[in-house]
Amino acid sequence: MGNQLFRWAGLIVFVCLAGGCASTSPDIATLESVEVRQYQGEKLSSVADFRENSIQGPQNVPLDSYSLKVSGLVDTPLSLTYDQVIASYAHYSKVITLHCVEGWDVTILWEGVLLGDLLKAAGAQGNAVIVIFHAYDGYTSSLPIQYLKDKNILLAYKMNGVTIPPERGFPFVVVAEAKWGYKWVKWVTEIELSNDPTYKGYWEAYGYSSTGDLDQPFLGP
Ligand SMILES: Nc1nc2c(c(=O)[nH]1)N[C@H]1C(S)=C(S)[C@@H](COP(=O)(O)O)O[C@H]1N2
Ligand SMILES: [Mo]
Repeated sequence: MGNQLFRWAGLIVFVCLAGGCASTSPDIATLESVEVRQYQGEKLSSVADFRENSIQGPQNVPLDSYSLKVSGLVDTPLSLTYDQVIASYAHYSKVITLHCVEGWDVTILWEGVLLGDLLKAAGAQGNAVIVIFHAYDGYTSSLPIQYLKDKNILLAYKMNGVTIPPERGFPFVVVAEAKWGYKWVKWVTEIELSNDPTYKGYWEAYGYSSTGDLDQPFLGP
């Protein structure tokens, strides 16, 4: 008898979910905020599986005063709004795993624009060899231009199908495939082209490897 009651209760809940007993129907924004957790048969981590360990804690970047700059050794310096970045460049997505030196990792479906396309638009000068990424919290790190182009490295605005949350790096994150997590700059504000291959970013200045290759120890040159 008790069992029967549970079955009925279950059925009513099911009918409500499927048929929409709820007073508010989901709009696009509600649907968009649902994370993708599996992609082409591959299980994804959640946006919530990251550990927060940013140098200044989570950042809230206000879009009304935000611009993404492409500066340094370029023919045409760029200053783009969030919407301009997303509207002006082709979109790509890829599942890539971030490994933090602390020993945890997260596998996420990233969506973004190609850093190579931004560099092309700005016109990288011949002597530029690296890009220094500057972030809203004062963090920096660098990556070789050749790597960004050859590996089709993304500047992401979505993870698992949702807009990157503030604590994960909104508006833009460098998806530094095959590099340690400290190379994945969050809250990117400026992409500076430089001819200084010895530049050291925030963690690199404490002795972390400048190349940051995942198949090499992170402490080293
Ligand atoms: N701007 C900024 N980007 C950053 C960091 C940071 O402190 N500031 N931390 C890096 C490190 S060490 C890692 S592992 C990744 C992911 O960090 P999270 O788990 O705190 O998001 O972001 C990287 N990008
Ligand atoms: Mo990290």
